[in-house]
Amino acid sequence: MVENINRSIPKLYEAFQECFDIGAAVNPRTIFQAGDLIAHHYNSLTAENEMKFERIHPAEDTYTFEAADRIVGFAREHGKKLRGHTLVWHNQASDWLFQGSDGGSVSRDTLLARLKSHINTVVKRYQGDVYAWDVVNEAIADEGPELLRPSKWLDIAGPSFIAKAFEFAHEADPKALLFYNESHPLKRDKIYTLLQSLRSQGVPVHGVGLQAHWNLYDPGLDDIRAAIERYASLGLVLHLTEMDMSVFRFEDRRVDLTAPTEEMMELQARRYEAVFSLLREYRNFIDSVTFWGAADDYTWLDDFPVRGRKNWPLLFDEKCQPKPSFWRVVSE
Ligand code: HXH
Repeated sequence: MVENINRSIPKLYEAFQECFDIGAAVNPRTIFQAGDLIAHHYNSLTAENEMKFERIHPAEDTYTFEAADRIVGFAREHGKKLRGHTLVWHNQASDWLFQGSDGGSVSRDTLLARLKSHINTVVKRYQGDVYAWDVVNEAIADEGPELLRPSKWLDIAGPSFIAKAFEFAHEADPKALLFYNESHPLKRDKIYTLLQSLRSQGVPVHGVGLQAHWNLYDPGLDDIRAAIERYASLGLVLHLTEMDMSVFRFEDRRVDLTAPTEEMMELQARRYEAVFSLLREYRNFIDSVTFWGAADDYTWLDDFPVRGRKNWPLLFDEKCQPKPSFWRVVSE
């Protein structure tokens, strides 16, 4: 169903014109069913899945650009900025990439050559459309003393796969802004260490993407503030790349809720208000804030961490109408 929207309400991105861009992750389904909403409220877009490795490069000699091209077309048609997501990630990476012709692991040289060719092809195709790339996504270990997450990238290529990815991307499009994108504010010290080390090696990294998959209760504003301060001290541009506010705590696996309670929506509105007033404070460091979805009719959280459990994490409801969260955020 294609939703009707009210064009007389304030545009979300206009409310933040003096601060930062306001983006949404989109996919072919959401640009179809919520295209008017997306065009009205957001001035920046990210392809939710369509530019990921396995989607765009499923076999060595096969690139599948159709879905990504459709999103680029929508952005052009409506004059929206585009962020590219993502060139190197341990998830949603094709198996062929790490396999040799004998079925065993590829050599380091082959993997890096494949990486270079992938990055060159994708970044050049969208040169002039995509102004910023999440070059490397979530490379830091979730826990323990190790800096980097165990992955095939790390196993085969060693830690320098990160620097190489940035170099290849910079070579392919010297004008694109290159980001390291990561999830949790509690990883801030490790993120700082990684970025410090990349910068000291002269690696072309221009910004940090802070994902911001948050919920009604966590993380605390103090942790968000501490993360922003830490990244800002690196002298890098900061983007909030994947914001949403789940109504469930991460550990909460209840599946009995068919609609959000009024209390939840009030709590969400207060959290969003507090978060955006914090972000406004740091507007000199933050250039872009992207929601990981446009409206509650579709969100990846409907399948994560519990498959098939509805969630309501965004500023617009399942019918693309503004929620209390929207009004609180635009009326600050
Ligand atoms: C993001 N990861 C990705 O960047 C984005 O591309 C995707 O569309 C959605 C979310 C968020 C994420 C990070 C770690 C993670 C899960 C999601 O790992 C966990 C897995 C199990 C339990 C806890 C975390």
